[in-house]
Amino acid sequence: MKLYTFFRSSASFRLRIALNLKGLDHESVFVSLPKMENFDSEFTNLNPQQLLPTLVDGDDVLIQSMAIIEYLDETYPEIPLMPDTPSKRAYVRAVSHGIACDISPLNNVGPLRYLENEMGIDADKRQAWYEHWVKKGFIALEALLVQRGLSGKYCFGDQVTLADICLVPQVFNAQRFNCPLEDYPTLMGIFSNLMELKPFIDAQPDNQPDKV
Ligand SMILES: N[C@@H](CCC(=O)N[C@@H](CS)C(=O)NCC(=O)O)C(=O)O
Repeated sequence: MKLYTFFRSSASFRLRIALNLKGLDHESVFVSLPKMENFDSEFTNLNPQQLLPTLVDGDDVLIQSMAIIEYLDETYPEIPLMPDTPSKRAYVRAVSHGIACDISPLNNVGPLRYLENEMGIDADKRQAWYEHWVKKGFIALEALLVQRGLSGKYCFGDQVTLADICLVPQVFNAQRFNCPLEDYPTLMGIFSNLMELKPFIDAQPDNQPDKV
C-alpha cells in the first residue's frame, strides 16, 4: 500500500490512525501542501481533486479519507472501526460527519487560502472564522455525546471507532490555531484517552518523517 500524505494534513492524519489501528503496512509518499505539490501533474493524475490523502492498494486508487477508511474497514475487517448495529453505526457516523463534513471543510488549507488571497480577509478575521466553526461544531458534539450517553473512554463506549479517528486530528488543529477548548470536557477527556494509544501517538504530525 502507498499512502500520499503530508504531516500536517488532518485528513491524512485520520488515515494514518486507521492504518496504524489495523496494523496495515504501507509506504508513505510525502506531498508538501505549502509547496503545492498536490497540484503537480503526477499527483493530479492519481487524484483529480488534488487533495490529500490518497491511498493506492494494489490496483485501487482511493481518495477521500472517510471513503478510504470505510474501504479499509470492509477490506481488512479484523479490527473493526465501526460498531456492530446500524443504529450504533449511524451514531458513530453522525459524530464523524459532524467533524469531517461540518467543521473540517470550512477550516481547511484550501478555503483558508481562498479567504485570505481572494477575499482579502485579514489575519484577525481569518482567526475569527476558524474559531467560529470549531466552536459551533464542538458545542454540538459535546452536547450530542452527553445527551446520547453512548460515549465512554472513547466516543462510542470503549471501542475505538471512526468518530475517534475524526476527533483527534480536529483537536490537534484547534490547538494549533489556539482555539479555547475548556468548554468541551467530554470531548477533551476522550481526546486525552485516545492520545495514550500508540496508533494515535505514532500518527500525530510531530512524529512524521516529513515534518518541517
Ligand atoms: N474531504 C477530504 C478533504 C481532503 C482535504 O481537504 N485535504 C487537504 C489537507 S487536510 C488538502 O489536501 N488540501 C490541499 C488544498 O486545498 O490545496 C478528505 O476527507 O479526504
